[in-house]
Amino acid sequence: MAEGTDSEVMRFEGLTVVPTDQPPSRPAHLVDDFTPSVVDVGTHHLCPGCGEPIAIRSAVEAIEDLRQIASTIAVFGIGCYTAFSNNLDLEVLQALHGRAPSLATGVKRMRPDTLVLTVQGDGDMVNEGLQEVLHAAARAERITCIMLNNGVFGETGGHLTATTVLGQRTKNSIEGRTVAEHGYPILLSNLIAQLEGAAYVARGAVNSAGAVARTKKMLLRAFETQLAGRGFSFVEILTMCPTGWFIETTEAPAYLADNLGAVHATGVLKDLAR
Ligand SMILES: Cc1ncc(C[n+]2csc(CCOP(=O)(O)OP(=O)(O)O)c2C)c(N)n1
Ligand code: SF4
Ligand SMILES: [Mg+2]
Repeated sequence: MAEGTDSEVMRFEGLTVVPTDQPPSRPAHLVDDFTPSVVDVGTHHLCPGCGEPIAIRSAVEAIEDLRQIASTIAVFGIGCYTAFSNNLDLEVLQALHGRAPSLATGVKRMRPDTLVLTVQGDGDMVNEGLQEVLHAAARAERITCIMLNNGVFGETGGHLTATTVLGQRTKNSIEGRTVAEHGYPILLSNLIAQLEGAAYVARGAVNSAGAVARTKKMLLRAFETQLAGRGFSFVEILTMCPTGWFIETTEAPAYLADNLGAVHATGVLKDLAR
């Protein structure tokens, strides 16, 4: 019987029974901390319920698992996630809007022994710099590009992007995105998977514990692809943006599944090594 819990824990037919109709005398306590040492989760400037810190932490966990922290250089685009780079004890370069894949190309060519990744949003990557990522993929650059896709320009107030799904309300599509007014969304992972230079392409999400675990596996695989020199690797991650979606924080995971996730289907789209 655990110390300090004598009054609460009972034995019944050989089993330990913990009553749940009253608060425990001792609060839950941390038994282990799995946070990568280079991530400072103390305070950050993103909204409660934002999916971007979870996605970035998953990437850092994967880099740590591969023992590549000291030889990693990340290139960040411009969006809400940019502020989170201040919480990382990683080498981070700041690119102009949409240009991260070109900057990452230069870094990788000059420092081929480093693990080079970009972190960009859907607005940054698909609206403002689409040609950059397509050309990097076509050139089979040995870099990993990560797109955090929340279907809005989050930082500037929740406006429509090229990945916003039909019917989605945004600040400038209040009645929902329509084909007549805004055209169809671009499914970037599907587009990149068609390019010969792309060796690994996957789309994950962070709206449930299972989705986070699957996304981390994708990130691991993408980085392994780069380290093995197989070519360009790409992971798109669907992230919650309750503020830019104008919904309650608690509704965001289900909203992601019903809206973005219903169109931008998750899964591995391409793995040349398999
Ligand atoms: C050339 C240029 N255009 C517009 C902006 C304004 N701007 C800053 S962040 C941002 C939104 C980025 O959206 P996204 O990449 O989807 O990231 P999110 O904020 O959603 O995480 C925009 C439009 C800018 N900084 N520079
Ligand atoms: S506006 Fe959206 S993407 Fe930006 S920090 Fe808030 S929840 Fe995250
Ligand atoms: Mg966005």
